[in-house]
Amino acid sequence: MTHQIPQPRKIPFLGNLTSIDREAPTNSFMLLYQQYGEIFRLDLIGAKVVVISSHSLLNEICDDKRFSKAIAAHIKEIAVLVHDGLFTAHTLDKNWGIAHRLLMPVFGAAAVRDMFPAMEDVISQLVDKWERFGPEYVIEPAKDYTRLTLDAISLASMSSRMNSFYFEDVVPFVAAMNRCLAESQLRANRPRLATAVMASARAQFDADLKLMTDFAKSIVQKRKANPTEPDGHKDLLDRMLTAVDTKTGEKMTDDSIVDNLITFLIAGHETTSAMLTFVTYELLKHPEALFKLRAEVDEVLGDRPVSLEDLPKMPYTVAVMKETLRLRPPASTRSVCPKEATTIGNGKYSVTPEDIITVNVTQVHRDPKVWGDDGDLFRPERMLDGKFEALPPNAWHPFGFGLRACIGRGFAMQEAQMAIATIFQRFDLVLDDPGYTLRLKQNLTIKPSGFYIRAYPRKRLA
Ligand code: MNH
Repeated sequence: MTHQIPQPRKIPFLGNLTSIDREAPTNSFMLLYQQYGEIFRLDLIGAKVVVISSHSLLNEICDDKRFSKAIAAHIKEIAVLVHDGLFTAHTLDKNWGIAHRLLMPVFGAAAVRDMFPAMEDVISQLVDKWERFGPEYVIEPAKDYTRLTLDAISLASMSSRMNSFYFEDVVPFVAAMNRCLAESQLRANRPRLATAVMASARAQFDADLKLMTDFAKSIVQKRKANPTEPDGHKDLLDRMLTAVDTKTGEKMTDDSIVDNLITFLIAGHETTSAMLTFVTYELLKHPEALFKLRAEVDEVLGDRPVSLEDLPKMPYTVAVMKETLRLRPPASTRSVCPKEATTIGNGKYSVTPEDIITVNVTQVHRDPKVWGDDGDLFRPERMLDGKFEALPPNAWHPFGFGLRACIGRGFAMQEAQMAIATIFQRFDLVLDDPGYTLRLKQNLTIKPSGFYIRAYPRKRLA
């Protein structure tokens, strides 16, 4: 027998919209979870959303045969910018298939290893900056990590230098992106009519779209005018321009290349920057973890710069990254649609293709049935000594699932590990305000807000 899915009381016209906190929608999901439990319904603008927060429900919808990625409201708004690029497309869109098949190998394990020098180059720029500014200088980690990850993805995948560390403010592309993502999130949570009458917000949005599109087009034009040598280093852009999809016999169109370049510039840096910021926060809040990580880094690296061979020798560092991604998944939701009317929760709840099932990943990652009673605590040990490998399927889910899982997982993990090892080898970091408590700001991804540190140079390399 099926049960009614609980739902907060609705308000005329707005439905459950007023239940959603605009600064950080994820906070609302956490509050509603406490009130309604592992599953509840929300009627948002034009969308019937079912939010799930338990591992058993997530595990059930992790099935590409029965469920497919849903383009939820905020992703739909981003699609205005990047159309059927990899992240925003429907799985059945032809361009998704072509780009997926052609670009997956670019981020395979071997290819990511080849990107080591580009990552190293950019990480050294961050280290030089912090060293030269010295401990007097107040650092906003989210800002410098954004410089780091944006420059790394553009250098590694497009052989193009953003040079973010040489700009006082964020580079124009990121300024436009931030405004666009913020506006997309607001649009997703406000009635269409309201957006229609907000002329200046719309004009800004359109100008930002154009800036980002022109930027990506200029990268393509430069490369076409000056292709890489046949025996030279082949990057993502090169593959986009030359590869032929064996299934369709087609190449990517120029429009699809632009959509996907912007997609990679955004998806390839926001999340990793959030992850690095949270790792820094957790380590500064947990001195015993910081101590262990530091001991491992010192033991493996000594006074040498990090190399590829060092990376597998740092299990504690990797455990810190995994535990941070568990507790603070930067991409905190993921949405699917049932392909046909079905039930979830072992037959308990009916759902139909009109429903968008949204996973509250932050809460699933703390499900007491999987993580025990201390799931709210930062404890990297739970990712060590085979415990990570022994987790039930889909218990750890920061990178999504199946066909639509993150293409940049290996890239992000390598880049983050290199950055963390180098930063904690070279600096003693301290909170600028020792009493800082975490506040979140959500703009596609979630990041700490108002979080500042100082960096005391520690080691000079031999
Ligand atoms: Mn990434 C999809 C999380 C780093 C490029 N990414 C996803 C999804 C999650 C995700 C979750 C699935 C979203 C969904 O189901 O709607 N990604 C992350 C996290 C990090 C990350 C937590 C870093 C930490 N992602 C990166 C990097 C790149 C990248 C780095 C680029 C190199 N991600 C993508 C792309 C997709 C994606 C592209 C869409 C893939 C597809 O649907 O085909």
